[in-house]
Amino acid sequence: MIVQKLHGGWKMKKSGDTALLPAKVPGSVYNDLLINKKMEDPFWRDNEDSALALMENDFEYENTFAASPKLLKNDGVLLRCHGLDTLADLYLNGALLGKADNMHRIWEFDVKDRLKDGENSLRIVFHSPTKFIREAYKKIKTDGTTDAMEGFPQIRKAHCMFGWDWGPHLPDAGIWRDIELVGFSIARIDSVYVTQKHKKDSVDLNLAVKLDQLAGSLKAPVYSVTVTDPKGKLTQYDNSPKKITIDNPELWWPNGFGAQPLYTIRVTISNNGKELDSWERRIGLRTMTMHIQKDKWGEGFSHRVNGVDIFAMGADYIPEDNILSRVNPDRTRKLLEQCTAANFNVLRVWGGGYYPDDFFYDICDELGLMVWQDFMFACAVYELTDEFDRNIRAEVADNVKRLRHHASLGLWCGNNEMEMFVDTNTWVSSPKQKADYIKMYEYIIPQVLKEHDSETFYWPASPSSGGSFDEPNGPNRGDVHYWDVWHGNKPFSDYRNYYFRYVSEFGFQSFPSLKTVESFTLPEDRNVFSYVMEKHQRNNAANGKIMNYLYQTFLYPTSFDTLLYTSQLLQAEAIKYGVEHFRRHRGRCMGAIYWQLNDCWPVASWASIDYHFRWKALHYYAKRFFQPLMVSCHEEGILTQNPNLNLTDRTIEKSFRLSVANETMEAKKLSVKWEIRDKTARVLKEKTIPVKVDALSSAWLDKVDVPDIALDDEYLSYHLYDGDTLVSEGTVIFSLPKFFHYEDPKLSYTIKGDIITVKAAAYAKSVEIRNRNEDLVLSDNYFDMNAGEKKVKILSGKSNGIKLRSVFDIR
Ligand code: BMA
Repeated sequence: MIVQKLHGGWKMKKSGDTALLPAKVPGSVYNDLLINKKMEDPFWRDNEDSALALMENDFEYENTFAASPKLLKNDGVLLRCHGLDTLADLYLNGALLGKADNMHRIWEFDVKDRLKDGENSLRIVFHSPTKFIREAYKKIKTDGTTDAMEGFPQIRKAHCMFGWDWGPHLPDAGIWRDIELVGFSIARIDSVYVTQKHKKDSVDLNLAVKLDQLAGSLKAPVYSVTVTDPKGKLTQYDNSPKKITIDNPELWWPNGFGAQPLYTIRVTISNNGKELDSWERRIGLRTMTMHIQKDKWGEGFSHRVNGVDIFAMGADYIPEDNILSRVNPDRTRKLLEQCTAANFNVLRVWGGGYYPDDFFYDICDELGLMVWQDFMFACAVYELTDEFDRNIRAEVADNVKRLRHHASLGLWCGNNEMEMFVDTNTWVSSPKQKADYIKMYEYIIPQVLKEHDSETFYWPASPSSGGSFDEPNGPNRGDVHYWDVWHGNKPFSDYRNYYFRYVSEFGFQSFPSLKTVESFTLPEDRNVFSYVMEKHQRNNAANGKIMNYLYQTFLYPTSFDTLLYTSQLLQAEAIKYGVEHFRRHRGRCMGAIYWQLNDCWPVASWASIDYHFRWKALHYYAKRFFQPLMVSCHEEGILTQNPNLNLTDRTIEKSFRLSVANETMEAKKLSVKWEIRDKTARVLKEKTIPVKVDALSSAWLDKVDVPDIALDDEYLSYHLYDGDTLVSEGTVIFSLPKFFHYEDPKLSYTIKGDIITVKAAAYAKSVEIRNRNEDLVLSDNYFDMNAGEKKVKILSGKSNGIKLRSVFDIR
């Protein structure tokens, strides 16, 4: 098979304009207009509005090219478009070649009889997506979240491009993935499906090779297979084998449980000794499913990899940039490496974006990040017409065939939140829409999966208890989206009232750092209630919500910069409160995926890494609360009881109970040391306790009552040691940060090479190290200090103008 990429020489224009602009393909309208300086940065201040207005227009891309003579010689010649966003009419040499209407699909057009020797012209007209959804909504009323533009469910285009509660309304368009000519004779490989059967010391690979054979070809071609093992040793198998046995297999494991060895499988088809086509993928040898089993609480729900039940730790992933063409392998790798740096073993690809590129999964395979993969349906009802049915079947098949081999692919999931919403008739405007829900996620998608990926686990929705509107967000089965903290305004101590089986969403917002805020504001915008700051906050009234939670916890921060820092601590403390609780109940709970990992533009949001890749406090906290060996504390104090100052009886229980989580495959003998300290960090009382923690489990220590602790002047510190090595530590107060009498810790630092040594003269809570550009990634940050010194390593970025602060500085 011959492939001729059609990436050079493109020009574009707004329909109606005469002047053509040079265009980058793959790319997009916004990307080209930006490069050609025909539009302003849509992320700057409120430029989003004018950028959105542009999409009322149609845009045209055109190219002239010569098809290679070698390609033209083939019996089959196709134009293959890996991604067209979205409503496209394609013209080859002036004549209509075909139309496309789904950005999630791969489109192929037969051009054998239409390509000329010499020069050919290809023109693709992209119709306005905003006009389309407006008209479509008039015809069929399908509703969804009001954060996105009315009518968005009617077009198979990343929903969040029409806005979300963290995303702008920027429905870009264009040739967003590779476009190429493909030539083949006799046959090409349609697909190869490799399934695995694990035995004691070997793995059988079963191969199903499907060909796309041209009419009139008499003989079925033969194929050969090569397998290159992780060490690079290649073995060849001839005569069209249907089964290959790998002895002494090296198993693939999620991050934290073992290595990620990958085997490369290459299948080559030939006819009479002449190679026709080949196919190559990397696979990991592993079994991976969701383990569901009835137990005394309901039904357990956990990832089972190579027979081991794993506690899922990670976050929800959304598109990395609203301008999709700016997402590339380097950038994605950088983002995903920060996930494993924070001890993630899982990511959930949320269903309101798009199916990521192959490189996203390649990187997940390499890093050991299991992928919970939603199909791209979210927060909307859909009306299942024949046309829509056909379209989504093709979409599901395309993406399943593209992604099913990835070692990291943990499960397919029907949609985001729609079982729960349809169950309560949210956005449902007809009984048919309710029936269509069941058809789509419990009949059509499973049917397509049966044909193309019978191996990977399928879950009908997130959240779900297994389908059929049977308690979709029930706490005792399946996965849960828990939003009472944040959307429901409950204090974050509320997490402790639940023992979910697997939390696939829970979150808390914060502002990004000052440098990121500066990237979209003028100095006069830098007040969280300003027009521009509110434009970069897409959750209704949520800057006020941050302030509401803030008042419950911290003193009032009197500068803008301190407010940003405080909001990040609030977010980090909230999610820590949840995750540590969930891990303490390992076994009953088997997953904590917080909402959300990343941002698609600079914005106030639930992300732990902002659009400019700056780690918020939460990401450092995540690195600590997702550590395989982790000590945490269930304290009883003002926050967990009644923070209302005006009660006449303010007697509260003051106690703590420490717990050690061991998310490794070895039983551990560890020791826990705790101290009661005064606010200068002077030790008043201490204890060291040996603890044995079984592999893959959590163990409680005994409860300790501290009735005499001075609420606003004394605190608890605790540490976990593996031998002499300190592996995890923390502190708690029994009061609220706003009332605690923090002493000035007189923070200072010295720096030698890449090591920063921070000194504190007293207890310092959530010590932040930042440099002028706020672009350091450190081995630790936003940590507590019991006076003394702490050494931190610079992992990336250059130290320049380092500044330190802690909760003491929130005033
Ligand atoms: C969940 C997600 C998203 C949303 C987030 C924050 O419902 O599925 O749709 O952005 O919460 O509200």
